[in-house]
Amino acid sequence: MLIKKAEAIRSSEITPQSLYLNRRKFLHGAAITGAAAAAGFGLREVALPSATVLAGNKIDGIKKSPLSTTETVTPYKDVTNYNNYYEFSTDKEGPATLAKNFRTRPWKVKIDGLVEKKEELDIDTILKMASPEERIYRHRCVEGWSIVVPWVGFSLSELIKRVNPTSKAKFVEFTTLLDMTQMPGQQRPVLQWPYVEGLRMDEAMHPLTLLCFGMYGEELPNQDGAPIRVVVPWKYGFKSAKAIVRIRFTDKQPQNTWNISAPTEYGFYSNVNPNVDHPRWSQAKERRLGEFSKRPTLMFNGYGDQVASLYSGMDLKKNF
Ligand SMILES: Nc1nc2c(c(=O)[nH]1)N[C@H]1C(S)=C(S)[C@@H](COP(=O)(O)O)O[C@H]1N2
Ligand SMILES: [Mo]
Repeated sequence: MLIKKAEAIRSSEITPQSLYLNRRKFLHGAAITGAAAAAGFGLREVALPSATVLAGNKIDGIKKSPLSTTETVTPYKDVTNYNNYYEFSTDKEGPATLAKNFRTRPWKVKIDGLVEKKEELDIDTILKMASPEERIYRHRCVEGWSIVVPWVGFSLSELIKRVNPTSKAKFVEFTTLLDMTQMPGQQRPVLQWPYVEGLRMDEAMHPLTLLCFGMYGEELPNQDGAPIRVVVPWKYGFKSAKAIVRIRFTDKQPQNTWNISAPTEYGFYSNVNPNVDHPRWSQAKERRLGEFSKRPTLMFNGYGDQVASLYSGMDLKKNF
């Protein structure tokens, strides 16, 4: 109960920006109060988890983006302890611990397919391609929960322009690392590994589509997709692949992992759409992590003004 109380006070009395600036101070207090109250722990035992929460490397020179929502940012501890990352665990609480020692350096991203020059780029080269921006986006999981996250990165279009795909390239495919020694979830056939996702070229080039390497002013925590992931805010979360090692340009629609796994439940487009139910549940509402009551889900997750034109003339019930 104390956790909820701390969050309620925070969302009503502190603006997202001041929350952001005071994050360390606030989280420390909230983590200790909340965890101690919930489990009856003494302060000494809960000091460790809160130190983990505070780990991370600050990213310098972040510019604020006009593309940000002004909605209340979800607390860092919720965003980093409730993750979908099947390479580590199918439990949402699992990845925070199981990804702790995941190695994100050295890290290379292979660029291939229909591109002028196939190459392998070092992660630190990619990070220097453009200046980092903070983009506060809504994120809606297909399972019915949502978060508001201050991601850090730059438009994927910056990288795409730099690597120069050929005119035949119609889609971009993203592949996550395959390494079952580091990713214990890959020892089980819960999905086809490695995790693959894809976007149509115009979706990938859209200014909202973020190549993301940080959140809350710091490098991405491993459980959120370090060292690099994409974030596509008008689509269900599974379109945003984590820990990317390969970006391939192609003329055919990529076969995305969730579509392979359950084609009647997860399409290629996966635009957030309150009017198209998941076969097993409604998509009309969502629960923001840390809140009690549900809120209506918005068409294209609220990004319709920016992205609806990409789909004009398409039947979004067929192309779900
Ligand atoms: N490689 C990989 N990427 C992934 C997933 C995954 O299991 N593996 N889960 C997806 C799903 S279903 C969601 S909702 C988001 C969650 O991102 P977050 O944990 O940073 O909130 O990551 C997406 N990217
Ligand atoms: Mo998701």
